[in-house]
Amino acid sequence: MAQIAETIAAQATPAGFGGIGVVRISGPKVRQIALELIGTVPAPRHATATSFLDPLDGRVLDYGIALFFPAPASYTGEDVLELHGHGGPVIVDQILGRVGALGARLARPGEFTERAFLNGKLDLVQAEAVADLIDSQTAIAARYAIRSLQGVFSKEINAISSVIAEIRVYVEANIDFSDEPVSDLGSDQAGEWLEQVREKILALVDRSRPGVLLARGAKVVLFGAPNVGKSSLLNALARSERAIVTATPGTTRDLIEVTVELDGLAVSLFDTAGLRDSNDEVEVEGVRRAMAAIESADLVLEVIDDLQPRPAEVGPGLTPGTAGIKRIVVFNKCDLSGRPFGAVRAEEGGHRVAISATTREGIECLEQAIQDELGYQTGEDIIMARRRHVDALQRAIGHLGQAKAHIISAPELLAEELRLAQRALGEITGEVTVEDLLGQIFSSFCIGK
Ligand SMILES: Nc1nc2c(ncn2[C@@H]2O[C@H](COP(=O)(O)OP(=O)(O)OP(=O)(O)O)[C@@H](O)[C@H]2O)c(=O)[nH]1
Ligand SMILES: [Mg+2]
Repeated sequence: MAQIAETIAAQATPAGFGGIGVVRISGPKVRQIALELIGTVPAPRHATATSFLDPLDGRVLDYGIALFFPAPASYTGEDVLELHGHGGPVIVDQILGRVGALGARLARPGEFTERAFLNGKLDLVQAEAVADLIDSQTAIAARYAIRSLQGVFSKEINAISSVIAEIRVYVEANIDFSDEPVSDLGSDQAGEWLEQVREKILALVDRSRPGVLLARGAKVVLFGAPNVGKSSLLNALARSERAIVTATPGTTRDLIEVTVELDGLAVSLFDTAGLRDSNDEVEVEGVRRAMAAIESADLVLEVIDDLQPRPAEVGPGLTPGTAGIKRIVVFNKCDLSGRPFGAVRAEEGGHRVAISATTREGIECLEQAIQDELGYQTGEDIIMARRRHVDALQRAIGHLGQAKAHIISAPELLAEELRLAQRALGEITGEVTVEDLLGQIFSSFCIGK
């Protein structure tokens, strides 16, 4: 690994006023900076109460705690110095300014963690989990992020990857020594191995999907004709009177966003202006915003007044680009219409739920339908994942499928597909796979034979 020459520094605590402000510095100049700023290199991993000095005139800038983590036993793997001073923006800026004058530059976002990855302290999944943990919107999201940070997901990926590596060892040995087979690669046996691995990855995909939602939250947009009870429903789901409700159609003009938690999933709910053709400038803009919100939604709730179930009222209608968006049809005001509350059987697929936004009947059923339609579920084995992880897992599945097709006829192609499958998994953890494979082949075979 090439030496990273630059020393970086940043404020580790949030901007603004607080009890403590932490400046973190990492890189080769850390010891020199410590000498200039506090007159000594503090004892490793000991909290040292000290003055932070202005290197120009020796004036005391602040008084606080210095923590020194010598390489490689630090977060980044480099020498790291933390200066815990008073948490005011002027003080923190002054210290950062002096640290900068002593040769450190401001760190880019995520650069400390990037260095931790480059120095092998974390793999890519763990590095991403650091960000997910900080960005968690619910306690459950934080819990799964911690598990990824502890390496739970990486371990599973690595376990599958090493099984593929073992299969490759056999396959490649059979190619290299084809006049003297090292092992009998029975096609049934190989097919079975590949199928087992494929199923393991498929299971990982299933467990990762809810994690992708968990990591970023979901956007759910309520839409429908004016006066059907969209704002009432938003309030019922939010359990607070967030949106104005009146008996006058056209009450809601702007988007109203409320974030609610459904079983640990952060759901941003958007109330929108009732969709109808109008000459009112404000209302036209409201409808335009509603359509834009619908287009970027993960799920839409189409609210219908069950006393006046006339879809034609939806006015401009959904634009063609919104056809693929997941949708739940909500029959509202069923306290008036008499329709039984809860799930409504539909001839074709898709959830339909009968509720009353005012009496709250059917709301729990709707909340469950929202989770189901989004594909969100909780469970001990859910994996905090990102889209790129799921994409890579699916590519690996594709390559394993291709590999199976080549078992008998084309061992070279089989080997190549296995290599690509393993590579896709390696992309998840950020590992370079080729070296590892060579190592495995040489360590498990006597090449001199
Ligand atoms: N009985 C009954 N009345 C409801 C229900 N939901 C909404 N209403 C009433 O219907 C009227 C319209 O409700 P809103 O929530 O403002 O409807 P909206 O769809 O947001 O209307 P716009 O913002 O104008 O598009 C109000 O008088 C509500 O009290 C319901 O479930 N039952
Ligand atoms: Mg409204």
